[in-house]
This record gives sequence, structure tokens and C-alpha cells, in this order.
Amino acid sequence: APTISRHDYQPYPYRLPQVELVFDLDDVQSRVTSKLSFERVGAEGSPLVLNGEDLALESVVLNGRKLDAGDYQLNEETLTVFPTEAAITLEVVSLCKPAQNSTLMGLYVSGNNLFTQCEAEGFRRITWFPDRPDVMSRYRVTLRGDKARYPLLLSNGNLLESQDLPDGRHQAIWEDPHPKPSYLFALVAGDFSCREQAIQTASGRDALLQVYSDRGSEDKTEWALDSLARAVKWDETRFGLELDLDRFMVVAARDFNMGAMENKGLNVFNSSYVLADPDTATDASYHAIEGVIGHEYFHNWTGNRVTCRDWFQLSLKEGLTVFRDQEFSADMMAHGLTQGEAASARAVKRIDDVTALRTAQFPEDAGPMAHPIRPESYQEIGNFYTATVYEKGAEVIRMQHTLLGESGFRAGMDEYFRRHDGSAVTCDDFVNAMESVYIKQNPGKDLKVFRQWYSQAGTPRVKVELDYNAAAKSCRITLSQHCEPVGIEKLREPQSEKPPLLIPFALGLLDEHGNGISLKHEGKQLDTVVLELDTRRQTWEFGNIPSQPIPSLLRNFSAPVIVDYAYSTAQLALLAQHDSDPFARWEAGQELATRQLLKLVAAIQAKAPLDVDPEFIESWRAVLQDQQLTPAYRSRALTLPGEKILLEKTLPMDPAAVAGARRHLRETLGRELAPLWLEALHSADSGTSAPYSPNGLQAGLRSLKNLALAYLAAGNHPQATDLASRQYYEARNMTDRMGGLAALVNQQDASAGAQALQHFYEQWQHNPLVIDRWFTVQATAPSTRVSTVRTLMQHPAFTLRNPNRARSLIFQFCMNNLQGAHTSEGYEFWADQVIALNDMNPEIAARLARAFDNWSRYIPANREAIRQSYERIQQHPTLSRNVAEIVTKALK
Ligand code: HT7
Ligand code: ZN
Repeated sequence: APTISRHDYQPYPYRLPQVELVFDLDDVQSRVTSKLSFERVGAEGSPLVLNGEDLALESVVLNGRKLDAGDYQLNEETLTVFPTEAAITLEVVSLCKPAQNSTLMGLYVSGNNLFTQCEAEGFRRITWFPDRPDVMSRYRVTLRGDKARYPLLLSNGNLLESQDLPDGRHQAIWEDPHPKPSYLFALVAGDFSCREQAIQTASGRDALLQVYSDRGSEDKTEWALDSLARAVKWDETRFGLELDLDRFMVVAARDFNMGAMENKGLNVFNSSYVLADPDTATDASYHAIEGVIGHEYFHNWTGNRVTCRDWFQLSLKEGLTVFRDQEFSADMMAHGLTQGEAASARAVKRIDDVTALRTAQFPEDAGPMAHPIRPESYQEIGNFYTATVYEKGAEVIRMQHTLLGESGFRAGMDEYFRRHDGSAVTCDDFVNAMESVYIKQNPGKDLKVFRQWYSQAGTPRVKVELDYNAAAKSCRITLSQHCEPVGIEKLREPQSEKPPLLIPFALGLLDEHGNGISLKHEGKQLDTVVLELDTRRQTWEFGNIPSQPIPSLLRNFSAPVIVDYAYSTAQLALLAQHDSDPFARWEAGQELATRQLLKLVAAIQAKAPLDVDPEFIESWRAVLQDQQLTPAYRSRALTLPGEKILLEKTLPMDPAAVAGARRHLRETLGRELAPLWLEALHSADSGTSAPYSPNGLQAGLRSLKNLALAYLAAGNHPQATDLASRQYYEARNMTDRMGGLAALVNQQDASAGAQALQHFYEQWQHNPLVIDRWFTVQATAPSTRVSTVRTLMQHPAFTLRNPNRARSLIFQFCMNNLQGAHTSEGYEFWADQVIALNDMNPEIAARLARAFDNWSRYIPANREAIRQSYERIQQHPTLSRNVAEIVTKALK
């Protein structure tokens, strides 16, 4: 497949102000009639190239003249006509087959309903079109279909009219007043129930919020609709951005490739991010729904009103919108709390976001798919909806927020919209708007060095040196940065050092009792200073430091970097008990745990005895007993670093040793601290007797309770099975039920787990989202092997065609079961599934194909087995462009 490069961007030679589409909808074959009114802006004689995929062409009419096959060029991917006039009307009739479309891109069937998914390049599967984000048009859309089968016909914008037609058909005409690129087009046809809420926007306009879902699920859409109303208010308050539509619709689909899609005024959602009630959704699901509803709504401005010029700019909308949804969720979690509780709630959200970044993005940035947040090239854009573009992209926006401050960032956003509302722009345009404010705040400085974050892949390392001068009572802090070559850089220019980045590095100093030392920086006395490191090595000096200080580094994770500092264990223990920055305090505990775990990994590899340091157990005991900490924070502080985070810290990577080390430490902590876990479990349990709410306090208590139960089960406590059984069978919400079930399935007494699984299936077999949980808990159980997964694939409830189901079993096993999947049988199984999915749904197949893409850093036995499996995938005769790109890069 050809490689597309960022630098090859050419503007489209035509404007397309107006689009008229008529859909004759039918699941077997739909007919699409399009009338496109072009105006030439490029050179005279420019060919008009339209994209199309999997379409049958019926007719082409150019300025009223029907074209013969010889008048246009038609190939697998494009239709080209050769107009001579500057103003052109092109009418194209084409056919597509929704029921046969298992890719879930373009127009497809889910349940009995029809949906579209157009981002990034799905519109071309609906009709011939300039399917690129810089062509923005007003759409008028007529939908026609069988009224009994598709009683609801929805598209973007306002409903102009609806009427009955002969033969039991009906039609609806929609007009979207906002010009948009084709990737934001949507239609939905089918039978749904609707929950709605009338709102008034800040300027007093009336608007209607609607959430559509399968009939029978309307009792599960209250949280999504409330979340949407909160998101609308939040964007008005925090960013001054108002809803610009009379009607904002969200529709839930069972079959969906990603989380959700921000089509203008008609968001389509994976039903897992819409449906919730206490019996079926966990606290984590409630929070994810709030976050994703917010994310898609916030795209209405950051993505839709201002969109991307080309797909290399994807992080322009995604990084910014993830940053906005993270802030929305943090504000919602902190709402109504005291100042101290609010700080803790925000820290918990930050810890969760950084954990997700380290789990998915750090490995990506060190592997063969490493790319800058603004990639330089791609073969298939669907492969670049990545943790780097989204999550690291959000960190890059967050750093700009840190550099400018809240009001400066808001001024930069206002300027961005003032300059670019209604256009398709670049990441540079965004930084330019922010820079206009930064320059005013910092005369003589600019964001030139900062921009390097957009061009550079890899996680930078920042080395910290601290030099205390007791006589002068001063302390020098030296920071130096370095970023290893990654991915294809290694092949190209392994020797060259990358240019430095501007890294906002938040720092505090503590005395030997753990008290914060006030620091004088740029004329201010502060507890936390933000050092702007923008060269390879820089030193700052602080005066008035009474004694040898302990540094608290990268507070609140002020930049997506890895810090190297030679802390002693005692210093880490002090930070873990006293640091006033809750993120850095958590980080110190995680570093202590990491050191302990890496010692155990080494012992396992050396077949030496597995000793756990008593001081480490004491540090865990201290947190467990610290009643000043909120339950949510305590649960994060008592969770060991995840296996994927640990694997990244070992070379060569040894999955079995990492899993073994973590299992041993959990068992030891479970056993040694058993009375405290029991106490935590009982007191958290009595704290959650109020009617269910996913609020931070209740969710925190449940999280601590489930953690305590998991530790007791890991430590083989004699009461663990009874406690877990009781919690499972008596649960009044899904969070408790899943906590009980996981503890039963993961402990040694197999029969109690099997019984509970049987009971769970019987109870919830009619709810697909709950059955996904049933598959996941089995896929991730440490005792699960390939044979178990193959048996589960034979279960009548399993299907590879539904992405949620495939993710719940296959992805969870391959990606989150280190003990089960990292065997030669596991790697063979994975390759079988990539190949099966490839012919069905290439986007999903390509995601699974990435499961072991950092194979070259594994221990030799695993490395060789994975390589063979990648080679087998590569030989598959009908390999999609999506999977081929991943496999080729992995094998390079
Ligand atoms: N902007 C949306 C991207 C998306 C997508 C991309 C490829 C294939 C299927 C897809 N569904 C949604 C999601 C978002 O970031 O909001
Ligand atoms: Zn998004």
C-alpha cells in the first residue's frame, strides 16, 4: 500500500459548498443519489477526483449531461471526471450493501437498524465523494425507508419535514446549517426509544437533548442524558462555548468499532458508553460514560466547528478534546467537596489518567509503531487512532495549560476560535493561538522549542541532579533531557540526538520531616515551582534552604516524561507519607513497589528465594492505616503497578517472571496485612449502605473494598471464599457483584468460581453488556489458558462479529492475561484470531495485531514464537491494508 506523507498535502482544487443526498434505504441494497455543486478554485482543467470503496456505480451526470463510461475514469478507489467549466453540478447514483458490510465503516446494519460510521474515511463507502476533512459543505439529506422497519429516520441538523410515501415507506428531510467535512455525516434508521430533556443555553436559546437506545433499554439512559446536560453546562462555564444546535442527539449502537463518534448533532455511541443502571453497570462504567459523553459533546467545538485540515492533524481535535474531557471529569468528581477532598478527587483522576498513559502509550512510544502526536506518514489512517495521538496529545495540551495558566489557556482558546471558527486547520494553528498569549505573558520568549512535541516520537527521560550547599544554604537543581531513537528512527539515523523539548517540570522540596520548603522563583515564593527546561541541560539555584532537602519531582505529572533520580528507599518512604502533592506522593509509593517487584523478577529469573522487604510491607501498612486519606486515593495507593508498566521496565521483557513477581507480592501483602484488609473491607462495606450513587465517595469505598477482597483472595485467607461468595450473591450493584465474582474466579477453590459463573450467566444472559463482563472475567483469570478461551469461543453467546464481544474475550485474553497468553500456543491462537478478523473487520483486526508488536524486546523463547506468528499473519493472502501496515512495521 502507498505511504502518505504529511508534507505532500495539496489543497483540493474545488470548493463544495452544497451537498444534496437522497437515500433509498434497504439493508440488502441501498441506493444513494448525490448532487454535488462544485466551484473550481485550483488550476483550470483540474480533474475532479472522488473517493469510493465497495460501491456499484449506476450513473454519472455532469452539468446535466449523462456521462458514458469513456467520459470518466473509474478504478478500485477513485472516480475521476474532467470538467471544463468552473461551476459544476455532478449527480452520481450508486449502490451499497449494508447487511454485507461487516467492517462497520460506511453504512452498516446493527441489530435491525442502520447506522453510519464515516470517520476517518468511511463516507467513501456510502457515495463517491471528496472524502477529506478540508472539504466542508452544507448538507441536505433525504432519507427514505420502510416505515414499519425504520420508523425513525435521523440525520445531522434540523428536521425540515417528514411524510408518508406509497408502499408503506416514508421519508424525512434533514438540513444541517453548519458546513462540515464528510467524516461528520451520519444517518440512523430504525426503531428506538428516546429519553429527552429540554434545556436553555447560556444565551437563552432553547434546545433539546435526546438519547436514543434499543426499545426496552430506556430505563438505562438517565445517566447518559444527565451527563450530556452537565457537559453542555460545563463547556459554557469553563470555555464559554455554547451548543449551536436546536437538537443534539445521541444514539446507542450494539456494534461499533470504537467508543463513540461526534457526528454533528447526531452522535453515535457504542452502547457500552450509554447504558447504565446500578444492577448492570460498574462505577467505572458510569465514569466512562460521563467521560465519553463529555468527549463527544466537546468535539462539537474542538473538532466540528474547527476541524482538521488533514488526518495528520488528528491530535488537533483528539488531544485537545481528551484534555477537555479529563478536566470535565475531574471537575465533576470534585464538585461539592471541601477543598482538601476536591484536591484528592482530582489527584485520583490524574493518577488514573497517567496510569492509562503509562499502560498503553509508553509501550507504544517505545515500539515499532512509535510516532509523534502529529504523525509524519501512514498507510492506513485507521491505524493512527492511537494512545499517542489521543493520550499523549492530551498531555501536550495540558503542558500548554501549565505554561499559560488557567486564564492564559482560556485566552488562547478564545483566540483559536476567533481565528479559525468554521475552518479546517493544523496543529501549528493551535499552537500559534496559544503562543500569542504566551508571548504577552513572557516577553522575549516563544513556543518554538515547545512545538517539537508535535514532531518527535519517544518518551523523553529527564535526569535530575541535586546539589546542596550547607554553608550557603542553597540548593542547585540540574535537569538534563534525552530521548532515545524509537521505531523507524532506529533504522534511519540511530546516531543523531533529537532536538530538545520545552518540558514544564514541576518541583517541590521537602525537609527531613517531610515539611514543604518554600521556594523563591521568578520573584514569587512558592511550594511548587514550574521549571521550563528547554535546552539539553539546565541548572536552577534556590536559596534559603535550611537543610539537605528531598526533591518532589514532576508534581502532578507536569510532562509525559520518565524521571531518573537516585532516591534512597528512606527518601521514597518519606515522600510516600508526607508529600503535599498527592500525585507525587502516590508516585513515591509506586516507585517503592516497582523496586520491590523488580527484585522479585530478578529472583524468579535466578531461581532464588522470593523475599519481600519488611520495610516495604510497612509502607503499605502505613497507607492502609492512614484514615486521613480518602478511600479512593487509598485504593490507588495500595494498588501495585500493573504488569504492562512493569514489563516496560525490564529488558529483555519476561512476561512470566513479571506476572510471577506481582502474584507473589500480592499474595504476601494479602497474607501479612490480612487483619487490616479485613477491617478495610468491613468498614468500606458499611459506608456504602446508602442508595447507589457513582459519586467519588461511594465509588472510592467500593474500590477499596474490592481491592481488600482481592488481596485477601490472593493471600489465600481462610475466609476469602466465604466473603467473596457473600459479596457476590448479596450484591446490590454491579461493582460489588463483579468484585465478588472476580475474587471467586481468581482464587484457588475452582468450584466456587465455576458456580458463580454459571449463576451469573443464567441471571444476565439477556443483557449483552453484562455478558461481555462474564467473558472478560474468565479471559483475564490467571488460570485461564488457550484451551479455555477456545472453549468459550464455542459458547452460543460468543461471536467475533460484534467488536465488544471480540474485545471482551479475545483482546482481554491476548492483551491482559500475561500468564495465559504468553506461550507459543497463546501466540498461535492470537495469530488465528487476527487472520479471522482480518477478513471481517480490518480495523478491529489491526488493533489485535498490535498485541505483541514490541516482541523484539522479549526474552528469546517468546521473541521467536511471536515472530513466527507475525510471519504467518503476513502470509495471509487477503491481508487488509490495516493489518499489513502493523505487521510490516512489527517485522522491520
Ligand atoms: N473521533 C472518533 C473516531 C472514531 C473512529 C475512527 C475510526 C474508526 C471508527 C471510529 N469510530 C469513532 C471518536 C472520538 O475520538 O471521539
Ligand atoms: Zn475524540
